[in-house]
This record gives sequence, C-alpha cells and structure tokens, in this order.
Amino acid sequence: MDELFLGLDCSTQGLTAIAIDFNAKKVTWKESINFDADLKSYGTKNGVYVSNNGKKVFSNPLMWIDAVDYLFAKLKSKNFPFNKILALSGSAQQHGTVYVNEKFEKVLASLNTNESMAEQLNDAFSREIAPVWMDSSTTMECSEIRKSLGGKKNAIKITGSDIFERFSAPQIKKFYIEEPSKYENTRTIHLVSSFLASIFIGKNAPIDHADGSGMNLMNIKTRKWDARAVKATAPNLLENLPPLCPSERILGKINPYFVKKYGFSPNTLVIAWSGDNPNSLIGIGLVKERHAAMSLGTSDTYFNYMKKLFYDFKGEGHVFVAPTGDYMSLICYKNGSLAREIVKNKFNLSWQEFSEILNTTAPGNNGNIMLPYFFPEIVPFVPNPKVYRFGFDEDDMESNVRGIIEAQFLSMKLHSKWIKEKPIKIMATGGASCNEAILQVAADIFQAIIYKFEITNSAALGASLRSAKSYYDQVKGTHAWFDYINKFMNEQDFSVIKPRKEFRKVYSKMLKKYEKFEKSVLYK
Ligand code: XUL
Repeated sequence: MDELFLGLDCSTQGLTAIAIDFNAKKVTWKESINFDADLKSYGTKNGVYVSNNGKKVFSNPLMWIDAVDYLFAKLKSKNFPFNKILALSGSAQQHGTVYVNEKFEKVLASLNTNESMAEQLNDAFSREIAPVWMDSSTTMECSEIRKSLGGKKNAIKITGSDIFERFSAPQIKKFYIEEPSKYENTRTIHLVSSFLASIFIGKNAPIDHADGSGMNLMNIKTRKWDARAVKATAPNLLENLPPLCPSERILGKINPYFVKKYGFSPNTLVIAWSGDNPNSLIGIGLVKERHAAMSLGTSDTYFNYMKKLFYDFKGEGHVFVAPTGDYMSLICYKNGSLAREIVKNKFNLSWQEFSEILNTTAPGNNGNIMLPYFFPEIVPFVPNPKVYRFGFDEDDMESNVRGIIEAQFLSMKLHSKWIKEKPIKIMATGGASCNEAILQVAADIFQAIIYKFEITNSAALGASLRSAKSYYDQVKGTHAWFDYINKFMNEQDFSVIKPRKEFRKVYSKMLKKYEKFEKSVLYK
C-alpha cells in the first residue's frame, strides 16, 4: 500500500499542499491556491492588508481556514487519495499571532460538515485580525521589552534574538495596550502554525519549539516560556499561551470533520506544525553541521543548521531551535530580488544578458564595491535607503551588475561570521537560484559548493518529511534525521556549482574592504 504523507504550507500569499510517497522517494502531489486570486472576498493584496502609513501589516485568520477548505475541495475534485495519508504536518509564516476566545475549542470539537469551518468559527476570535511578520509598527514596544530584559545582549541571551518589531511579544504588548478589553477576552494566543494545527486536531494545539523561538517569549536554552519575557510583555500572558512542545510531537488523530468531509482515514496522525523557515531547513535537507542554505527571493534569507548554540550579539541574526531539536540561524535581507531587478532594469538587461556580464567580468570588480541599500535594510540595520558606490558611478553597467551581486554575498558572509560552523555545502533555493552565474559568485565568495535545488516549495516538503519521520519513528523506532533526509534527498535533482580556488584571495581581501566601507557609512 502507498504510504503517503501530507505537508501544508500557509505562506503570506497562499496555501500549498505537497504529498510525498516516502518509500518511492517522490513528491506525488502538489497543489497551491493564492489568497488574492482564489479567496477574492477577503480583498487582500499579496495576502495581507496594510495600514496607510505602511507600518501595520495584518491578515484575517478566517481566510487561512477558508483556504484549507478551498484547497482540500480542489484536491478532492482531482481525486486526491486523502484516505492514504498516514500523517500530516504543516508550515506557516513565522511570528504572526492569532487571538481566540473561549468558543474556539468548543466549536472546533463539534464542527459540522455542511458548513465551512470559517462560517462556524466566525465568533471564535477575540481579535478579528492577525498581525503578520511584515508589520513594523511596534518600535516602542520593542524598546520597552528590551529595557525590561536588561538590554539587547540579555534579550539575545534569553530569547535567541534581539527584540524585533515583527516578533510576537512586541505585537502582543501593542494589542494589550491598544485594545485592553479584547485582550481581556482572549483565551489563547496562537502562532499561525499552532492555530492551524488546532483546526486539524479539534482543540488548542501546542506551539513547537522551532516556531516558538520567533516570539521573543521562549527561553532559547530551557525551551520553556521565559518568566521575565512573559512579564515584560503583558499581564496574565502565561495563562493565554499554549504549551510548548518538540517539533516532532504527534499531537493526535485528525479532527473527524476532515474524515467526514474529505475522506481522510480516522487514524491519520497530526504532527506539530512549525514555522516556514524551520520547515525549509528540513525540506532542503540541512540536518548536519556546516550545511547552510540561501533562499533568494523577494527578500533573501541565509540560514544554517547549527549543532551548537551560537549568539549574534550584534543583534542582526536570529537563533531558533531547529525541528531536529538542534539549532538554526536565520538572517533576513530586504534587498533581495527587488534590488537585483532595479539594476537589471536600469540597463534594460534580460536575465541572460545580466548573467553574461557576470560571466565575463573579473571577480573582485577591479576593486569596485557597492553597498546596495536600495530599500531599508534589516542586516545591517539601515532605516534610510541609500546606494553607495566606491570607485564607479551609477552609469557603469558592468560594475553595477557585478557590484550588486558581490555585495549581497559579501554581506551574507560578513554577517554570518558569528556562526562558528563554517559552511562547506550551501543549498540555493528561491527565484534567483535558477541563475547559475549568480550562484557562481556565491560559490567563489563563500568558497563553498553550492547545490541548486529543483524543488521550489521547501517549506511544504519539509512539513511532509517531518510527518513521515514522526510516523516511522513511532512505528519502527527512532532513527537519525540524517537517515531520513539521505533516503529522500539523494533521489532529487541537484546541480553543483564549485568554488574557484583562484579567487579565494581576491574575495578575502574584498571582504575586509567591504567591512571597512560598511562601517564607514553606518557609523559616520
Ligand atoms: C523570518 C520571517 C519571514 C517569514 C516569512 O523571520 O519573518 O521569513 O517567516 O514567511
């Protein structure tokens, strides 16, 4: 019999389902919906609503559960084999919070299949909206929490990250300050991941350690809610937080609603959900030291699996618990694809022409360096965008093309120095990862092998792999993560970009110069 596992990914813009046949080592189904296009009545743009000043960014939790019904109906119409799914898990955008009242669990336990979940859960929220990771309205709350915890360094030691505007604690604090009576009516505060897991088990689900690390509320060492952080955030908060659990936890059997409505087996196991970045870590196969990944998308992220706990006391990067129970780092850049596109479009280049310039110009850019803050940057923190060019001007096409790409990877290398496990293997995903000329620059700068990975939805894939591991661990005894990943990943398609040793020196010199220039503009 087929042994299928389902992974769902509720990202900012849509919901994706991936089913894998673990024994055949194959992705057998992939289906996505887009919130703006498929759930038009919610009126979102790119899956969110944005306040006039651009600072508050939020979504509607009802839309996410409607998306589950919509996607499953679509799968049912295509005869998706729901009855063969042995276990499922999920992934969701990180940091966003969902506020439910005491009706939530009661309604969940008795959902009827004649109506949609969203219709039945309409009154189960104490706050209609859910702030998401793009929100940057909580600067004041961040400084208050940071101060209560004894400053930036302590905040990092306690929670693994400095206090960030998009993280859950400052978001919860703001809600408590601005809408105290709604806060009062809140029974449970979920992350998007634990909220959706709750739907699938028919009661409040725990928050897994990996996604819990993105809240500024969990102690990164003890993996428990940290009393100091909880106190610094809002009164009686501990009562409203779900328990924490390891990411591999089997939460229980699937809510009968899904059995009756879509034909899941009543024995389908539901595994704890987690955040999209932790799920991607698994989906890309990072379960060993010195393995890292770069996701080159709207924003670029760089993340590492870490055997040991390292802190970035500069406060730029984050440390999360990994779904394997170890650690992972995450560095998030705003100047990703959009910045690359600005340069490409300024010179009316196609991507092919852009690549040709990279292939035919000298690594090191003849000493020219760009600091590419086309947009406000998170790493390093640059609130007011400005592009700096050293040794060339904005009309020099070659130097600009090479300049932007070298700057992005030099910055990644520089700002990940605090991770003492140096990468030898870097997986590349995301839109720009199909461009081998760009990846060659990355390989030369990092002096590491870059693997170009064909599967685009690594978060949903990670969730399906996590559900397979928890299921087989239970029925066949625990196995190392590496065994699972190796078994599955070796069958996937990769192309390999090797670092060219002859450019090692050029780039190590250039990195020092880049650091000097960065300091000169940041601290002037
Ligand atoms: C990570 C972060 C984003 C969201 C996107 O810290 O904010 O990557 O998880 O979904």
